Amino acid sequence: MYTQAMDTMGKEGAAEAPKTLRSAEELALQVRFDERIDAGAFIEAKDWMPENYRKTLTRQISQHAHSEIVGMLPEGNWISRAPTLKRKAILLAKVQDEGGHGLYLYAAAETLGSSRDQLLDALHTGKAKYSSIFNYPTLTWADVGVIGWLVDGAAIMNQVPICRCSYAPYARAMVRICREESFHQRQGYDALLTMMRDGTDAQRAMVQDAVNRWWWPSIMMFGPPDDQSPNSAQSMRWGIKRISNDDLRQKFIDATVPQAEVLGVSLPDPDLKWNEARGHHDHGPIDWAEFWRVVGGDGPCNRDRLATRVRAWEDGAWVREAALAHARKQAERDAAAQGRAA
Ligand code: BYC
Repeated sequence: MYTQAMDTMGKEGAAEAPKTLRSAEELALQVRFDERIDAGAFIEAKDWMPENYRKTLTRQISQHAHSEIVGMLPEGNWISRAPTLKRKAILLAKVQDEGGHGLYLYAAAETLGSSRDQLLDALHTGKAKYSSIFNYPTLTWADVGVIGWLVDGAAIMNQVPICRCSYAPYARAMVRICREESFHQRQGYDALLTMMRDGTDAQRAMVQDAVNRWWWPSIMMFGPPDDQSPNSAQSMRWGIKRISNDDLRQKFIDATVPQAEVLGVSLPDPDLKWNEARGHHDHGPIDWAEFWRVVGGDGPCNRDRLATRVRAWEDGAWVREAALAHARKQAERDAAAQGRAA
């Protein structure tokens, strides 16, 4: 059995002063926690957990939630321009789903002790990250299809293993999210198939252009290579991450290549080829400098995305104030009614 109590190497651990003195009771709790993790048991919100486990989960779940609500923006742009009533209804439902995913995930993150206001403040002040992928623009209708096919496809690949995450509230939220993501992926692929099979040459070229622009950012979604991923080792030990960044990326590429063939598009990587010996596709070098630039705030749409979220928060202030005033009045009425009954 590994002892997480001894681990002061993780990023979150490094930020916190290493605790050398621990009470016997705390050590016993740590041992019990480690045993449960080793046994594959779920940890619930009320259970004791090491501070670094709590911090890692709060970071990952809240950033996941931020990604969902920022992820509404690139596609939301196209709701008013969807080509048919059917496509518009599907897109509306999808974007609403993403808002719902954000809500489940914020609720899961709140079970760890941070308030919704604190989590959102971290997004608005740029302290918390969200997925790099949403900092690219949606230039044409084909981008909406490609987001469904590639971005939601990558999201499912990454998120299905999180349904077995050791933290139960996160795992439970992910079960429903993954079901909905699978509809999102299918609708995107279906929209692209329609354009490729029944569309004009110009529409087919539009699909190819969108694939060319979204392919590399999509495979960057899985995060940095394993040997440059500071959080992976500890998150894998804690059962937060079940499959590594590189392994998930490889699974996604292997699954997507045949889908591209059926669609009739090429993927913009001249080095992409089947490697019989490995039983996987080899791929060309990923531009990690671009990834870190976008993660660091300097992608094509970072400033716009963040400004839109901040504006939405400010514009919604009156709704939050009204809801609080209503809750206050309700509580006063309830208290008065109880006083009369006593
Ligand atoms: N973008 O040590 P690593 C969706 C950061 S929602 C930005 O490997 P970890 C959808 C990482 O946070 C998609 N930052 O980290 C929604 C870390 O920095 P911090 C979102 C990234 O956490 C709407 C640093 O790089 N999915 O699909 O072990 C519409 C080092 O990385 C990215 C999730 O959030 C990135 N791509 O692994 C349509 C899934 N990658 O935090 C679709 C849940 C890495 O230490 N999250 N970074 O400052 C995860 O599975 C993991 O957090 C990650 C990263 C695999 C993303």
